[in-house]
Amino acid sequence: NNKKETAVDGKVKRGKIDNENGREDGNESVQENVLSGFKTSSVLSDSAREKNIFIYGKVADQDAVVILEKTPIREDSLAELFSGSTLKLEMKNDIYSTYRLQAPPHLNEIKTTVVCPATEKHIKKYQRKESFLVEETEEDYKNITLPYIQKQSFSVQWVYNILEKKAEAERIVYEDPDPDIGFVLLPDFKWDQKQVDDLYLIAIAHQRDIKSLRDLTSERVPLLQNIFQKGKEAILQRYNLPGSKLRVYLHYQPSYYHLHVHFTKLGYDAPGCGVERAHLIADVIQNLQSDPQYYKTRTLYFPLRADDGLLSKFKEAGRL
Ligand code: GTA
Repeated sequence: NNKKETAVDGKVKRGKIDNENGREDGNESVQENVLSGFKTSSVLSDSAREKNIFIYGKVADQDAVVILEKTPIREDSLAELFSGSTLKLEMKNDIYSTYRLQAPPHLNEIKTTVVCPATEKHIKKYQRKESFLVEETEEDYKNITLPYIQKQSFSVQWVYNILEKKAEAERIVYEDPDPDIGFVLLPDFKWDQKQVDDLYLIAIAHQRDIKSLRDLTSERVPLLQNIFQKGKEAILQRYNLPGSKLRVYLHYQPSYYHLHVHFTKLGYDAPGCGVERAHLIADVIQNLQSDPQYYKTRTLYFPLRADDGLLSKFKEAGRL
């Protein structure tokens, strides 16, 4: 039972995470409901199993993507859930019965992510579409991928805001300010930080000239080692989770072309942790140590969605 491994230093108890001030949600504030006038245009995707829905619509004439996601039930909320809820019987048969439990509102929250104004690329990104595996040689990267990402990639303004402390400064878990090997470690916005079972943090390099795995050479090994080592130490200290419980990796292709590393809990099936997209940082370091140009020269494989502009470029070049 992985809930037990979190019993520790007062910050993490029975899988529940408390903030420094002893309250959960310490940094949250009640905001004006920006979604009150939201008009749904279409459902981009949904999953009954994952209990989430990705919606495209308008907020005051601006395109927006809203992601709604039911959050895990925490062990520490059970007593209140049982005592403070209303229970409505659905059916009873012999020893079997099912109910609709209506929980107090604070135990029945929906994690909500808003992208507004959303670009067409955001709308496509969240739409469920068939994918195709692409084979990218060194030449393909230079002739097809690089020119495409130079023109077409998502803005990394949110990344610069984090590095410059203009946004999410209070969420930073650890920072090494060194301009060459330093980074900022903070919760990924997919993680609600309520339980370590689905722990997800990202480490963002201070270096701004590394777009992705393809730009890494052995010169960057000290940066990668620093992120790997200090990131693990910070997570052990804050969440009491040892390195042996972490999956630490880079995406290729990433969505955002500024070097960042994903730290997720082993056993949590994070989106994008499959072998076709995730490259373990430990492997990346070793590959660069044995061949300084490894990621410049290797053929790399990755999935692209049917409506991805980069896929069309590979098709036009006769590479698919
Ligand atoms: N702290 O502002 C941010 C922020 N943004 C804009 C992105 N991230 C942020 N973190 C903070 N603040 O893990 C995070 C992303 C991601 C990482 C970038 O930065 O959550 P990447 O460049 O490799 O991009 O990593 P990636 O993995 O494609 O992006 P993302 O968004 O994780 O998308 C992968 C798939 O995950 C999506 O196609 C979708 O199916 C799923 N997904 C995305 N967002 C959610 C969500 N909120 N809830 C559930 N599923 C989601």
